[in-house]
Amino acid sequence: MKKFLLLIVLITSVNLVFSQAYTFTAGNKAYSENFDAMGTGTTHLSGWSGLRYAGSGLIGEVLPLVATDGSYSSGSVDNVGIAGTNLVTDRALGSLASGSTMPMYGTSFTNNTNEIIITIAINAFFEQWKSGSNATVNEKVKFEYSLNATSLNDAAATWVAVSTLDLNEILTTTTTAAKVDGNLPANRVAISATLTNQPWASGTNLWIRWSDKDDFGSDGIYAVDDLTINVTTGIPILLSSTPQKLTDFSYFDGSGPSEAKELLIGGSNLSGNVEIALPANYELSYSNNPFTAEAATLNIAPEMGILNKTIFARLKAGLAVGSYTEEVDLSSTGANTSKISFSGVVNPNTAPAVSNVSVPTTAPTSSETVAITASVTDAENNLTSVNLKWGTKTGEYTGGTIKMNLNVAKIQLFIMW
Ligand SMILES: [Ca+2]
Ligand SMILES: [Ca+2]
Ligand SMILES: [Ca+2]
Ligand SMILES: [Ca+2]
Repeated sequence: MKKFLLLIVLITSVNLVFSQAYTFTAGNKAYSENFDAMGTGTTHLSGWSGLRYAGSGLIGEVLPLVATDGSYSSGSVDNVGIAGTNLVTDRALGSLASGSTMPMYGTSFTNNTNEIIITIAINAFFEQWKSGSNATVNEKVKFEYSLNATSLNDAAATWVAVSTLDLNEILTTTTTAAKVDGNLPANRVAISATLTNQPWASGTNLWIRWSDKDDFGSDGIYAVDDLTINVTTGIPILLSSTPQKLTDFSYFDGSGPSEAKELLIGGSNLSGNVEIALPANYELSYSNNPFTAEAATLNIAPEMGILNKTIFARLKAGLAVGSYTEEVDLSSTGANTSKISFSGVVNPNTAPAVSNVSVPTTAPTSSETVAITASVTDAENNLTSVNLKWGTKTGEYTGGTIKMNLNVAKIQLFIMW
């Protein structure tokens, strides 16, 4: 009986994590939500959820809705509406951030179209429902989406910010925190974004979320209403570099260039050449033997829309001691431009370091053979442990032991490796 109860709990929690607001199918590629079904209740619409992502309160705690006309003043995810410009039945979903509760809310959608969704057009209205008390900082509630998240606050997922879907404070000059009618035309503005070339695979989920940070003073309430999402399917134009970040280029001052590293440029469904801008402090070459630095933007033609091309990069010779990090564009007609980043360092010249020298602690009583050991590190030549040869003159290196003459109080040793 106990096992049976436990099973029920597990199923319930899995359903909570994976429930969706909507499933796009071949026959229906449009979603719309006016949030009015929230009524004046405290329950999120199916698939929607809210939580505390930051603040002094318990991080990750699920936040039910707070129904308010905009006068609520604690950190919360809010169900807002007022009998004003529109009836109180016109609801919107928003949030209020505080030091203890920085809220996040959102939902997920499933692609069941049996095709790749390549275009995601998101439209909504942003409504301000409460003014903030600080006229210096303009508040912003940040929008992000993810195609690999498994939950609203999945820290391991890739979240992409889309600034045109941010909720940017409208009443920026107010200094009193007070309710306002978010349905007044002056307090509401259309927001939109069209995400193109998305490889949103069938059978997988899109997550969207807005997160609201605490700003100085009493924060305003910012909400979303009349959200629509329309998708189209097709074949995305894809462009990639593997890896995306080339790191650990290095050489010692005066000994450059660095060794070259490989970069695989891939693309599919391409309709034009692929261009890679030239970095300032790195050289790019189509071959590594010999490495022939290109003098202008790389311009590579795909074959039948496909590209799989290895190129090589290295840190330029003659640079001053220091770190070199930069990014360049990888682009092609119709594809989303992506970045390739390079980082490396020119190290200062370093003298070899001799350490752990071991010599007899008592003077020999007669001419005898004594053992001397030492270790040398030579960072410039990338040596960490070296076999030593010893001698009392340069050019005469006899090995790991040396014969000392009793009459010599002090000898100078020369070492080589
Ligand atoms: Ca509404
Ligand atoms: Ca509204
Ligand atoms: Ca805020
Ligand atoms: Ca605040």
